[in-house]
Amino acid sequence: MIANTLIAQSEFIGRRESFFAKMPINSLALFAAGKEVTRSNDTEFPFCQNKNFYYLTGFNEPDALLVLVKGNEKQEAILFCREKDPLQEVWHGRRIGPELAQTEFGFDQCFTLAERDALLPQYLEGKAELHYCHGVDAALDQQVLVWLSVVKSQAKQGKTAPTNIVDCAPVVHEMRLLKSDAELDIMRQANRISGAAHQRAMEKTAIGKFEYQIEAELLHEFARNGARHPAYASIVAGGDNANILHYTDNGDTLKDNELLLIDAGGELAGYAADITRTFPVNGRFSEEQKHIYQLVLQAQEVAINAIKPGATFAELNAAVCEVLTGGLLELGILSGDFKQLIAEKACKKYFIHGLGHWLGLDVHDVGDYQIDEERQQRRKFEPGMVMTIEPGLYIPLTDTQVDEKWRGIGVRIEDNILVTEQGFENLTVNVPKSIEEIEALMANS
Ligand SMILES: [Mn+2]
Repeated sequence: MIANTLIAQSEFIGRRESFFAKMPINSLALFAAGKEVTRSNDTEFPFCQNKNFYYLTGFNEPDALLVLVKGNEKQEAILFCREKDPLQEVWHGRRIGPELAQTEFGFDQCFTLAERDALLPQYLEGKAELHYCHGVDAALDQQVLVWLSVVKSQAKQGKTAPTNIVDCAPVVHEMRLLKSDAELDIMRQANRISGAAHQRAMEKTAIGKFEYQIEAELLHEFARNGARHPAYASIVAGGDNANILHYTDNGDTLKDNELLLIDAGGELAGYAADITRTFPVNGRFSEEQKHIYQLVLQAQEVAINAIKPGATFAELNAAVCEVLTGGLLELGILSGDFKQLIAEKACKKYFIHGLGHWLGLDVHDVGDYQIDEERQQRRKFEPGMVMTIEPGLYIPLTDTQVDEKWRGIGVRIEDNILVTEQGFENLTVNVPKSIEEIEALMANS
């Protein structure tokens, strides 16, 4: 397997065409690949490609550079990549090399990395604008300045360097926000794999096991289905640990009468799933746990059912806050006047994070939310956008303002939702979510 087999080469070429169409004539764009990151001494973390670079190339090797040159009449997509090197390849793995990269990935020209510093000033010379995602990679910023200074040093020979440097991240991010059919197929599959992992975690959960043992079940199910790596560090949080939003220590034992919150998703062909479920360690919800769980579930269902083209996160948030505030009032966790509590956003004391986020190549995916002065997300949903919907309620053990019976309960429920012409499609289809479904699954395992 050389090229990405889940998305056709023609789609990557089409994305570059779309980007070219948004470049002015006589400009140049750069997109740098990711780098290998040292974990310790001479060992590296698993490589993760830069997602903008991947989106435009499908090329999964480190250190490469995509150069898009738009002249008056013609445009060229040029890739610089690691050269073939038998010794390096015996030690560290196969490299595609410039020759195969050109034929397999549809670039107009390919060169080795060694040729980069000689050719980049030539491409930059005479261009009016340089487009690249600056401020992300300090070494690249530095390198760009060097290439520009080489051109400027030839001013006496009549050579000119671009005078405008434009951050092109927003252009690619807007493209990435609307998913293609091929991307959606991968995201459905990433969700099915991740859903199966959550099911397995529920089945394997038992009093006395360590959180990391359940994490291992998740990773096993991801990897054996082709999602070799998790999309982010899995959160496996028993009891009060659920009240730490990004808890990833996963080192405690699971206790009777406590809930277990799992926020985990696999990454398939670069695309993330992001699913959360909360369920009782012993397989049966207590009365208090049921009340909180049912309220979060109701809020999540209200939000999901409101998703359609033209709806906004701001509207969903308002609906969710109404549900949560009403419920917390009924349970006696909040007290006072409903309207006043809504105006004060009182439920945010227990619902301490956002309702959701875009999802795609990144777990917190790119794309503008169009946040206004009141921090409301006003962007209208469009078919092809994918988001998470993940309300939660968190009552830490240390919260002495509520009745003791509620303390130590943390619940979040998160699904991945695609906006469609008709409304929405829930991509998270195979993990129990209702109290009855969860208790039934756990009773049989
Ligand atoms: Mn999420």
